[in-house]
Amino acid sequence: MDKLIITAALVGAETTREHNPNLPLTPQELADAAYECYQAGASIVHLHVRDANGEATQSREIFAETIELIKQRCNIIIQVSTGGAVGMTVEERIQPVTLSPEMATLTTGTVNFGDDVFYNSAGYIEKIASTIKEYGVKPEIEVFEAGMIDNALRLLRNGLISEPLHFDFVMGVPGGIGGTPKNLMHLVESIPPGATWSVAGIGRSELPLAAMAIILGGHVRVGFEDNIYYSRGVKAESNAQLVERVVRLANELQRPVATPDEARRILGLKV
Ligand code: KMH
Ligand code: ZN
Repeated sequence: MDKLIITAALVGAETTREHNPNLPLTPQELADAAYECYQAGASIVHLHVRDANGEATQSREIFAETIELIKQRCNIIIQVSTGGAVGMTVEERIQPVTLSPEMATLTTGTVNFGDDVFYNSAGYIEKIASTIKEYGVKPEIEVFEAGMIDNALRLLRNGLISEPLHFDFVMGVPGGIGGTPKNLMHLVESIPPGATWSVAGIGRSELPLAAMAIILGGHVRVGFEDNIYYSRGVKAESNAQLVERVVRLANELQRPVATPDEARRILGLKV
């Protein structure tokens, strides 16, 4: 079994300081949070950024500033979001990919997202996938529904993405696949041999799905984008606190945690 890759999803597009006052927002706060997560054992940072008003943005400049600040502190793998926030155009969403980060997300289908719709038509998916390919970036395929795996395999057949594939199962979004053990088993069994996967459980499903991933040989994503609580009714103090708990669980279950360079080898990135 490979060592465990832990991804820290620091902020997302939806969480606000009303949800959790410890949410990092500025480039400096995001870089500090990324460094704390790296020190705690995370090897990937899943990155969204905010503008001066704290609103979600896909601004190339703000991504560039944030990435530079993170790189000054540590060698954590930087994975930019191409999901952005619901309602953004595909042109807005792909901006950070043009900075050639090591990784970028690629959601392979449309899904209801609370009261909104996270829109990913075939045209959007092809545009994002071809931009990711053009800039030599490794996609992480974001799966909010089982059919998104089939869509990703279609992209593989059409040459828009290439093996080894890496999936992230985002489970428990209201409108998407539920965060249950049975659903996770179905997703894991539906990806091709040789593919790697992580799970991002939303809200209260974060912890049990993380435990399952550690046991099953998958990888784990935690952070304020997905879950603002440490335990029932208790807000997390930081993203790093959530990473630290996954490291403790992995230690108890005797699954070693990957450094960023070890994660690069597992994912087929340049070391
Ligand atoms: N903010 C969500 C609508 C991604 O980062 O690629 C989409 C999202 C996915 O967060
Ligand atoms: Zn995201």
